[in-house]
Amino acid sequence: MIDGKKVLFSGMQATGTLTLGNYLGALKNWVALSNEYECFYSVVDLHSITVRQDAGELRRRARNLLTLYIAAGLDPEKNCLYYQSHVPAHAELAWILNCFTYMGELNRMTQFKDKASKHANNINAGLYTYPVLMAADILLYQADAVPVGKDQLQHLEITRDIAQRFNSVYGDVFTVPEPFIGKTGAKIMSLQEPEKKMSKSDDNPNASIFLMDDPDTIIRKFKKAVTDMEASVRYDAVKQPGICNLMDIYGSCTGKSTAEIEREFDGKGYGEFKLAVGEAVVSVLKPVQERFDELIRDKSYIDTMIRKNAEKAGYYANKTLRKAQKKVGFPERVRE
Ligand code: ATP
Ligand code: LTN
Repeated sequence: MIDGKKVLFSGMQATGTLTLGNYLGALKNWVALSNEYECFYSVVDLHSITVRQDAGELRRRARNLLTLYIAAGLDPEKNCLYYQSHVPAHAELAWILNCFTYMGELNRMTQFKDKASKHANNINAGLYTYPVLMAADILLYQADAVPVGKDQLQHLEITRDIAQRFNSVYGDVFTVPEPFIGKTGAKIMSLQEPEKKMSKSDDNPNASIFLMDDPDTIIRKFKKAVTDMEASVRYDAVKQPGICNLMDIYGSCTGKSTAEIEREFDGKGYGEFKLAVGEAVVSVLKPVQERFDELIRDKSYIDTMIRKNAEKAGYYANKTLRKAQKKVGFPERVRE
Protein backbone atom coordinates (compact mmCIF):
# COMPACT_ATOMS: atom_id res chain seq x y z
CA MET A 1 0.00 0.00 0.00
CA ILE A 2 1.19 3.52 -0.74
CA ASP A 3 -0.93 6.36 0.73
CA GLY A 4 -3.81 3.94 1.28
CA LYS A 5 -3.81 2.75 -2.34
CA LYS A 6 -2.94 -0.67 -3.70
CA VAL A 7 0.14 -0.80 -5.88
CA LEU A 8 0.25 -1.74 -9.53
CA PHE A 9 3.33 -2.48 -11.64
CA SER A 10 3.75 -3.17 -15.32
CA GLY A 11 6.30 -2.70 -18.04
CA MET A 12 6.91 -2.87 -21.76
CA GLN A 13 9.94 -3.33 -23.91
CA ALA A 14 11.03 -0.71 -26.39
CA THR A 15 12.11 -3.35 -28.86
CA GLY A 16 9.92 -2.32 -31.77
CA THR A 17 6.98 -0.17 -32.68
CA LEU A 18 4.02 -0.88 -30.41
CA THR A 19 1.15 -2.78 -31.94
CA LEU A 20 -2.58 -2.62 -31.47
CA GLY A 21 -2.10 -5.81 -29.40
CA ASN A 22 0.14 -3.97 -26.94
CA TYR A 23 -2.36 -1.13 -26.80
CA LEU A 24 -5.58 -3.14 -26.33
CA GLY A 25 -3.96 -5.89 -24.24
CA ALA A 26 -1.92 -3.66 -21.96
CA LEU A 27 -1.69 0.11 -22.32
CA LYS A 28 -5.44 0.76 -22.49
CA ASN A 29 -5.95 -1.17 -19.24
CA TRP A 30 -3.08 0.69 -17.61
CA VAL A 31 -4.90 3.96 -18.23
CA ALA A 32 -8.19 2.55 -16.94
CA LEU A 33 -6.55 1.41 -13.70
CA SER A 34 -4.44 4.49 -13.10
CA ASN A 35 -6.88 6.30 -10.81
CA GLU A 36 -7.61 3.39 -8.57
CA TYR A 37 -4.02 2.24 -7.90
CA GLU A 38 -0.62 3.75 -7.15
CA CYS A 39 0.99 2.87 -10.47
CA PHE A 40 4.54 2.20 -11.63
CA TYR A 41 4.94 1.78 -15.39
CA SER A 42 8.43 1.07 -16.60
CA VAL A 43 10.18 0.99 -19.95
CA VAL A 44 12.10 -2.21 -19.31
CA ASP A 45 15.33 -1.54 -21.15
CA LEU A 46 17.34 -4.10 -19.15
CA HIS A 47 15.05 -6.75 -20.61
CA SER A 48 15.54 -5.38 -24.13
CA ILE A 49 19.22 -6.22 -24.34
CA THR A 50 18.48 -9.94 -23.95
CA VAL A 51 18.33 -9.75 -27.74
CA ARG A 52 20.86 -7.64 -29.70
CA GLN A 53 19.90 -4.00 -30.12
CA ASP A 54 21.37 -1.03 -31.91
CA ALA A 55 22.24 1.36 -29.04
CA GLY A 56 21.03 4.58 -30.64
CA GLU A 57 17.86 2.96 -31.88
CA LEU A 58 17.07 1.48 -28.45
CA ARG A 59 17.54 4.89 -26.80
CA ARG A 60 15.24 6.55 -29.35
CA ARG A 61 12.57 3.89 -29.04
CA ALA A 62 12.69 3.91 -25.26
CA ARG A 63 12.08 7.65 -25.19
CA ASN A 64 9.26 7.30 -27.70
CA LEU A 65 7.70 4.61 -25.56
CA LEU A 66 7.78 6.71 -22.39
CA THR A 67 6.23 9.56 -24.39
CA LEU A 68 3.60 7.21 -25.71
CA TYR A 69 2.66 6.20 -22.17
CA ILE A 70 1.74 9.86 -21.57
CA ALA A 71 0.08 10.25 -24.97
CA ALA A 72 -2.13 7.23 -24.24
CA GLY A 73 -3.47 9.03 -21.17
CA LEU A 74 -1.14 8.28 -18.25
CA ASP A 75 -0.51 11.43 -16.19
CA PRO A 76 3.20 11.45 -15.21
CA GLU A 77 2.40 13.46 -12.08
CA LYS A 78 0.20 10.65 -10.78
CA ASN A 79 1.83 7.58 -12.35
CA CYS A 80 5.49 6.75 -11.99
CA LEU A 81 6.71 6.42 -15.62
CA TYR A 82 10.42 5.61 -15.77
CA TYR A 83 13.28 3.70 -17.39
CA GLN A 84 14.19 0.46 -15.62
CA SER A 85 17.91 1.22 -16.22
CA HIS A 86 17.60 4.42 -14.13
CA VAL A 87 16.88 2.36 -11.02
CA PRO A 88 19.82 0.02 -10.28
CA ALA A 89 17.82 -1.79 -7.59
CA HIS A 90 16.17 -3.87 -10.37
CA ALA A 91 19.45 -5.55 -11.28
CA GLU A 92 20.51 -5.90 -7.66
CA LEU A 93 17.32 -7.61 -6.53
CA ALA A 94 17.35 -9.79 -9.65
CA TRP A 95 20.72 -11.20 -8.53
CA ILE A 96 19.33 -12.13 -5.13
CA LEU A 97 16.23 -13.71 -6.69
CA ASN A 98 18.37 -15.67 -9.16
CA CYS A 99 19.59 -17.55 -6.11
CA PHE A 100 15.99 -18.42 -5.22
CA THR A 101 14.97 -19.67 -8.67
CA TYR A 102 15.47 -23.17 -9.99
CA MET A 103 16.73 -23.98 -13.46
CA GLY A 104 13.89 -26.49 -13.73
CA GLU A 105 11.42 -23.62 -13.41
CA LEU A 106 13.15 -21.49 -16.02
CA ASN A 107 13.37 -24.45 -18.41
CA ARG A 108 9.58 -24.49 -18.60
CA MET A 109 9.16 -20.89 -19.79
CA THR A 110 7.55 -20.84 -23.22
CA GLN A 111 8.70 -17.30 -24.06
CA PHE A 112 12.30 -18.41 -23.53
CA LYS A 113 11.80 -21.37 -25.85
CA ASP A 114 10.22 -19.11 -28.51
CA LYS A 115 12.89 -16.44 -28.29
CA ALA A 116 15.72 -18.99 -28.15
CA SER A 117 14.49 -20.56 -31.37
CA LYS A 118 14.20 -17.12 -33.02
CA HIS A 119 17.68 -16.06 -31.89
CA ALA A 120 19.50 -19.38 -32.11
CA ASN A 121 22.90 -17.71 -32.48
CA ASN A 122 22.51 -15.71 -29.24
CA ILE A 123 20.88 -17.82 -26.52
CA ASN A 124 22.44 -15.82 -23.70
CA ALA A 125 22.07 -16.22 -19.94
CA GLY A 126 20.08 -12.96 -19.75
CA LEU A 127 17.42 -14.39 -22.03
CA TYR A 128 17.24 -17.41 -19.78
CA THR A 129 16.92 -15.46 -16.50
CA TYR A 130 14.62 -12.83 -18.03
CA PRO A 131 11.67 -13.97 -15.83
CA VAL A 132 13.77 -13.44 -12.68
CA LEU A 133 14.42 -9.82 -13.63
CA MET A 134 10.72 -9.47 -14.27
CA ALA A 135 10.01 -10.86 -10.79
CA ALA A 136 12.44 -8.30 -9.35
CA ASP A 137 10.61 -5.48 -11.19
CA ILE A 138 7.32 -6.46 -9.67
CA LEU A 139 8.44 -7.40 -6.16
CA LEU A 140 10.56 -4.25 -5.66
CA TYR A 141 7.40 -2.14 -5.58
CA GLN A 142 5.41 -4.60 -3.46
CA ALA A 143 2.89 -4.66 -6.31
CA ASP A 144 -0.56 -6.09 -5.60
CA ALA A 145 -1.60 -6.24 -9.24
CA VAL A 146 0.17 -6.59 -12.58
CA PRO A 147 -1.84 -5.83 -15.73
CA VAL A 148 -0.50 -7.88 -18.65
CA GLY A 149 -1.69 -9.73 -21.72
CA LYS A 150 -2.29 -13.49 -21.45
CA ASP A 151 1.14 -14.31 -22.89
CA GLN A 152 2.77 -13.08 -19.64
CA LEU A 153 0.77 -15.26 -17.23
CA GLN A 154 3.51 -17.85 -16.94
CA HIS A 155 5.97 -15.16 -15.87
CA LEU A 156 3.54 -13.92 -13.25
CA GLU A 157 3.18 -17.43 -11.92
CA ILE A 158 6.95 -17.82 -11.48
CA THR A 159 7.09 -14.38 -9.81
CA ARG A 160 4.52 -15.55 -7.28
CA ASP A 161 6.47 -18.78 -6.67
CA ILE A 162 9.73 -16.90 -6.10
CA ALA A 163 8.03 -14.43 -3.72
CA GLN A 164 6.41 -17.22 -1.73
CA ARG A 165 9.66 -19.17 -1.55
CA PHE A 166 11.56 -16.13 -0.26
CA ASN A 167 8.80 -15.26 2.21
CA SER A 168 8.67 -18.81 3.54
CA VAL A 169 12.34 -18.53 4.51
CA TYR A 170 12.48 -14.92 5.71
CA GLY A 171 8.95 -13.87 6.68
CA ASP A 172 6.73 -11.41 4.85
CA VAL A 173 9.23 -9.54 2.70
CA PHE A 174 7.35 -9.41 -0.60
CA THR A 175 3.71 -8.87 -1.51
CA VAL A 176 2.57 -11.80 -3.67
CA PRO A 177 1.13 -10.15 -6.81
CA GLU A 178 -1.98 -11.05 -8.78
CA PRO A 179 -2.13 -10.86 -12.57
CA PHE A 180 -4.74 -8.51 -13.99
CA ILE A 181 -6.06 -9.51 -17.40
CA GLY A 182 -8.44 -7.10 -19.13
CA LYS A 183 -11.87 -8.33 -20.18
CA THR A 184 -11.28 -7.54 -23.83
CA GLY A 185 -8.13 -7.44 -25.90
CA ALA A 186 -6.24 -9.93 -23.73
CA LYS A 187 -4.84 -11.61 -26.80
CA ILE A 188 -5.04 -9.85 -30.14
CA MET A 189 -4.00 -12.16 -32.95
CA SER A 190 -2.09 -11.57 -36.17
CA LEU A 191 -4.25 -10.24 -39.04
CA GLN A 192 -2.55 -12.67 -41.41
CA GLU A 193 -2.23 -15.80 -39.25
CA PRO A 194 -4.95 -15.60 -36.60
CA GLU A 195 -3.51 -18.56 -34.70
CA LYS A 196 -0.41 -16.45 -33.81
CA LYS A 197 -0.42 -13.44 -31.50
CA MET A 198 -0.02 -10.01 -33.06
CA SER A 199 3.59 -9.15 -32.39
CA LYS A 200 5.93 -6.19 -32.83
CA SER A 201 8.53 -8.49 -34.24
CA ASP A 202 6.43 -10.14 -36.98
CA ASP A 203 8.22 -10.08 -40.35
CA ASN A 204 5.02 -9.47 -42.29
CA PRO A 205 4.00 -5.80 -41.86
CA ASN A 206 0.41 -6.61 -42.84
CA ALA A 207 0.08 -8.92 -39.83
CA SER A 208 0.20 -6.12 -37.26
CA ILE A 209 -1.35 -2.69 -36.83
CA PHE A 210 1.25 -0.32 -35.43
CA LEU A 211 0.16 2.47 -33.12
CA MET A 212 1.67 5.07 -35.43
CA ASP A 213 0.12 3.69 -38.64
CA ASP A 214 -1.79 6.37 -40.57
CA PRO A 215 -5.54 5.90 -41.24
CA ASP A 216 -5.09 4.73 -44.85
CA THR A 217 -2.59 2.07 -43.81
CA ILE A 218 -4.87 0.86 -41.02
CA ILE A 219 -7.89 0.56 -43.32
CA ARG A 220 -5.78 -1.17 -45.98
CA LYS A 221 -4.41 -3.73 -43.50
CA PHE A 222 -7.91 -4.56 -42.23
CA LYS A 223 -9.15 -4.97 -45.82
CA LYS A 224 -6.35 -7.50 -46.33
CA ALA A 225 -6.98 -9.31 -43.05
CA VAL A 226 -7.49 -13.05 -43.36
CA THR A 227 -11.12 -14.10 -42.88
CA ASP A 228 -12.90 -17.40 -43.03
CA MET A 229 -15.28 -19.42 -45.19
CA GLU A 230 -18.56 -18.91 -43.34
CA ALA A 231 -19.29 -15.48 -44.87
CA SER A 232 -21.07 -14.29 -41.75
CA VAL A 233 -19.98 -12.19 -38.76
CA ARG A 234 -20.44 -14.83 -36.08
CA TYR A 235 -18.23 -15.64 -33.09
CA ASP A 236 -16.98 -19.20 -33.62
CA ALA A 237 -13.41 -19.64 -32.45
CA VAL A 238 -12.94 -22.99 -34.19
CA LYS A 239 -14.42 -22.24 -37.60
CA GLN A 240 -13.72 -18.51 -37.73
CA PRO A 241 -10.56 -17.53 -35.82
CA GLY A 242 -9.91 -14.57 -38.14
CA ILE A 243 -13.40 -13.12 -37.71
CA CYS A 244 -13.29 -13.71 -33.93
CA ASN A 245 -10.08 -11.70 -33.73
CA LEU A 246 -11.63 -8.85 -35.70
CA MET A 247 -14.71 -8.99 -33.45
CA ASP A 248 -12.46 -8.82 -30.37
CA ILE A 249 -10.69 -5.79 -31.80
CA TYR A 250 -13.97 -4.10 -32.72
CA GLY A 251 -15.47 -4.89 -29.30
CA SER A 252 -12.42 -3.62 -27.49
CA CYS A 253 -12.41 -0.35 -29.47
CA THR A 254 -16.14 0.36 -29.27
CA GLY A 255 -17.13 -1.26 -25.97
CA LYS A 256 -19.75 -3.38 -27.79
CA SER A 257 -20.40 -6.97 -26.72
CA THR A 258 -20.07 -9.96 -29.07
CA ALA A 259 -23.87 -10.32 -29.24
CA GLU A 260 -24.27 -6.64 -30.14
CA ILE A 261 -21.66 -6.97 -32.89
CA GLU A 262 -23.35 -10.09 -34.31
CA ARG A 263 -26.65 -8.18 -34.40
CA GLU A 264 -25.10 -5.09 -35.96
CA PHE A 265 -23.61 -7.08 -38.84
CA ASP A 266 -26.36 -9.65 -39.26
CA GLY A 267 -26.80 -10.31 -42.99
CA LYS A 268 -23.85 -8.07 -43.89
CA GLY A 269 -20.67 -9.18 -45.63
CA TYR A 270 -17.09 -9.37 -44.43
CA GLY A 271 -16.14 -6.30 -46.51
CA GLU A 272 -18.47 -3.97 -44.64
CA PHE A 273 -17.44 -5.43 -41.29
CA LYS A 274 -13.72 -5.09 -41.97
CA LEU A 275 -14.16 -1.45 -42.94
CA ALA A 276 -16.06 -0.78 -39.70
CA VAL A 277 -13.27 -2.43 -37.67
CA GLY A 278 -10.66 -0.31 -39.46
CA GLU A 279 -12.61 2.88 -38.79
CA ALA A 280 -13.10 2.01 -35.12
CA VAL A 281 -9.35 1.46 -34.73
CA VAL A 282 -8.53 4.73 -36.52
CA SER A 283 -10.77 6.69 -34.17
CA VAL A 284 -9.15 5.12 -31.09
CA LEU A 285 -5.58 5.69 -32.29
CA LYS A 286 -5.90 9.16 -33.82
CA PRO A 287 -6.04 11.16 -30.55
CA VAL A 288 -3.11 9.15 -29.14
CA GLN A 289 -1.04 9.89 -32.26
CA GLU A 290 -1.86 13.61 -32.16
CA ARG A 291 -0.92 13.93 -28.52
CA PHE A 292 2.31 11.99 -29.14
CA ASP A 293 3.32 14.40 -31.94
CA GLU A 294 2.87 17.36 -29.58
CA LEU A 295 4.65 15.80 -26.62
CA ILE A 296 7.70 14.49 -28.44
CA ARG A 297 8.60 18.11 -29.35
CA ASP A 298 8.50 19.24 -25.71
CA LYS A 299 11.97 18.07 -24.72
CA SER A 300 12.22 19.84 -21.37
CA TYR A 301 8.83 18.57 -20.16
CA ILE A 302 9.78 14.98 -20.94
CA ASP A 303 13.27 15.38 -19.43
CA THR A 304 11.86 16.78 -16.18
CA MET A 305 9.33 14.02 -15.83
CA ILE A 306 12.03 11.39 -16.48
CA ARG A 307 14.23 12.82 -13.74
CA LYS A 308 11.46 13.20 -11.14
CA ASN A 309 9.95 9.79 -11.72
CA ALA A 310 13.29 7.96 -11.63
CA GLU A 311 13.84 9.47 -8.18
CA LYS A 312 10.42 8.41 -7.01
CA ALA A 313 10.83 4.85 -8.34
CA GLY A 314 14.30 4.63 -6.77
CA TYR A 315 12.94 5.64 -3.38
CA TYR A 316 10.37 2.83 -3.21
CA ALA A 317 12.61 0.26 -4.89
CA ASN A 318 15.50 0.85 -2.51
CA LYS A 319 13.27 0.39 0.52
CA THR A 320 12.43 -3.15 -0.58
CA LEU A 321 15.96 -3.89 -1.78
CA ARG A 322 17.46 -2.96 1.62
CA LYS A 323 14.98 -5.22 3.34
CA ALA A 324 15.86 -8.19 1.11
CA GLN A 325 19.62 -7.54 1.41
CA LYS A 326 19.37 -7.51 5.19
CA LYS A 327 17.40 -10.76 5.22
CA VAL A 328 19.94 -12.66 3.12
CA GLY A 329 22.80 -11.46 5.28
CA PHE A 330 24.49 -8.55 3.51
CA PRO A 331 26.14 -6.20 6.00
CA GLU A 332 24.61 -2.80 6.78
CA ARG A 333 26.43 0.13 5.21
CA VAL A 334 28.35 2.17 7.75
CA ARG A 335 27.47 5.87 7.44
CA GLU A 336 29.79 8.65 8.61
P1 ATP B 1 7.43 -9.25 -29.03
O1 ATP B 1 6.30 -9.53 -29.93
O2 ATP B 1 8.56 -8.52 -29.68
O3 ATP B 1 7.85 -10.43 -28.21
P2 ATP B 1 5.43 -8.02 -27.50
O4 ATP B 1 4.63 -7.36 -28.57
O5 ATP B 1 4.91 -9.24 -26.86
O6 ATP B 1 6.92 -8.21 -27.99
P3 ATP B 1 6.02 -6.82 -24.97
O7 ATP B 1 6.78 -5.60 -24.69
O8 ATP B 1 6.67 -8.11 -24.61
O9 ATP B 1 5.64 -6.87 -26.46
O10 ATP B 1 4.59 -6.73 -24.30
C1 ATP B 1 4.04 -5.58 -23.73
C2 ATP B 1 2.64 -5.89 -23.20
O11 ATP B 1 1.74 -6.07 -24.29
C3 ATP B 1 2.55 -7.15 -22.35
O12 ATP B 1 1.71 -6.91 -21.24
C4 ATP B 1 1.92 -8.14 -23.27
O13 ATP B 1 1.17 -9.11 -22.57
C5 ATP B 1 1.01 -7.28 -24.11
N1 ATP B 1 0.79 -7.85 -25.43
C6 ATP B 1 1.74 -8.08 -26.38
N2 ATP B 1 1.19 -8.59 -27.50
C7 ATP B 1 -0.14 -8.70 -27.26
C8 ATP B 1 -1.26 -9.15 -28.03
N3 ATP B 1 -1.11 -9.60 -29.26
N4 ATP B 1 -2.49 -9.10 -27.47
C9 ATP B 1 -2.65 -8.64 -26.21
N5 ATP B 1 -1.65 -8.19 -25.45
C10 ATP B 1 -0.41 -8.21 -25.94
N1 LTN C 1 8.13 -9.46 -19.90
C1 LTN C 1 7.17 -8.45 -20.24
C2 LTN C 1 7.66 -7.06 -19.98
C3 LTN C 1 7.90 -6.88 -18.53
C4 LTN C 1 6.92 -6.79 -17.51
C5 LTN C 1 7.63 -6.63 -16.30
C6 LTN C 1 5.53 -6.83 -17.50
C7 LTN C 1 9.12 -6.80 -17.94
N2 LTN C 1 8.95 -6.63 -16.61
C8 LTN C 1 6.98 -6.54 -15.09
C9 LTN C 1 4.89 -6.74 -16.29
C10 LTN C 1 5.60 -6.60 -15.10
C11 LTN C 1 6.82 -8.64 -21.68
O1 LTN C 1 7.58 -9.19 -22.42
N3 LTN C 1 5.71 -8.17 -22.05
